[in-house]
Amino acid sequence: MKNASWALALLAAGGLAVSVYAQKPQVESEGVGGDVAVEGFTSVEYGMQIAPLRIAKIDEFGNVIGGWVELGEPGVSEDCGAYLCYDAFESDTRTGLPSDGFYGQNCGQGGARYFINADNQDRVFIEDFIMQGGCNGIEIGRVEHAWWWKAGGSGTSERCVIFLNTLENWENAGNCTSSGVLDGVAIDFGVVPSSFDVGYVFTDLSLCLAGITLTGPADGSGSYRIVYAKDEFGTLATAAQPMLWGDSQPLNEGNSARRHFSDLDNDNVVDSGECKSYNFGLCPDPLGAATSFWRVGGPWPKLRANCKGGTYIARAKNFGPPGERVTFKLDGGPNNNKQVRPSGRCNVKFNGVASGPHTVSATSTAFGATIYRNYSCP
Ligand SMILES: [Ca+2]
Ligand SMILES: [Ca+2]
Ligand SMILES: [Ca+2]
Repeated sequence: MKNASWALALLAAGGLAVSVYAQKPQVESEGVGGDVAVEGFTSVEYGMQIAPLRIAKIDEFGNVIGGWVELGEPGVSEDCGAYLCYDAFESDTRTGLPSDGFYGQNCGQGGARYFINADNQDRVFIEDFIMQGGCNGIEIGRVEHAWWWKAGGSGTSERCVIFLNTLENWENAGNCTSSGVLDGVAIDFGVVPSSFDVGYVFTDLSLCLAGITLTGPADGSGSYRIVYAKDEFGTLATAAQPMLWGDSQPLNEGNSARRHFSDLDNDNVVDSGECKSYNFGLCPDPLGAATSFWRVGGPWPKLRANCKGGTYIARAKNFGPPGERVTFKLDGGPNNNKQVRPSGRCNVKFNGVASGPHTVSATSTAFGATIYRNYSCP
């Protein structure tokens, strides 16, 4: 066992100034029954990015529909999702890596993510999520996810197939019940080495490159189910669990309430001890599975960011007709208004920006929602 590969890495908080934002609304009342506290977890310093070999649509029972689509070279992930609807993953556009501090709260974790001790099992779980405005009834074209792939322990490997279903409802937060399966995909990663040897694993799934999308909840809030399997028939993996991150920061896209359903006996019933509170007294509580959902591309507005020499440039496209006013904010700061040019684009520059993580947002009346982009200044 290589302890170094999953050593505790609770780094000291970074020195960046943190702005104070208004509190997000509570998404769940406190004090309802049914939760079980979880003890003991670890922060893993680094992860290894992996790409899927093939993707298939599945039904609510995990049966493949319509066959597998083999994937070739990874394409441009933004083409499958440039509009972030839910973010409990917090990747950096500049590097594509999990990062920290973009939404106004720097937990000092960098690219580290938490998990619940190396031997914990969470091979079948359902996590609740609420997406941001503009994300009702969408087709999801891109998903990011991080997980701990223990396999048989250090020195081993196992084929990894993830089964992912979206559900319309998280119907009873206190009891972790859910309903209304909407859609599903299976993602085959081939043989993946144990996380004991390579750190946690993560992926940026461009589903649309396989001609596949995933229908999100009609009202923008619901839940998703993940099964970590070792074959295409859904045989449970030897040992796996999601990496954990939070999305409670004020600027963060979306929310997940503090409970998490671990279906330990894989019977699709919330049994005693399976509905757990993921408030651990950690930054950024409450934690949940490290996952993001992106709205599939097309004519939807796009926002890109870049930063060089302390100048942070945000580029907006398709936010409205020429003359439409687009409001940009850096890290939730003052409004910067720009008018859409005849080309459909407009830009804004922020000067004197410190190195480190930053989030830029853009919105317009015509669009009626906000797009965020994470980009760290070198
Ligand atoms: Ca719903
Ligand atoms: Ca949750
Ligand atoms: Ca159960």
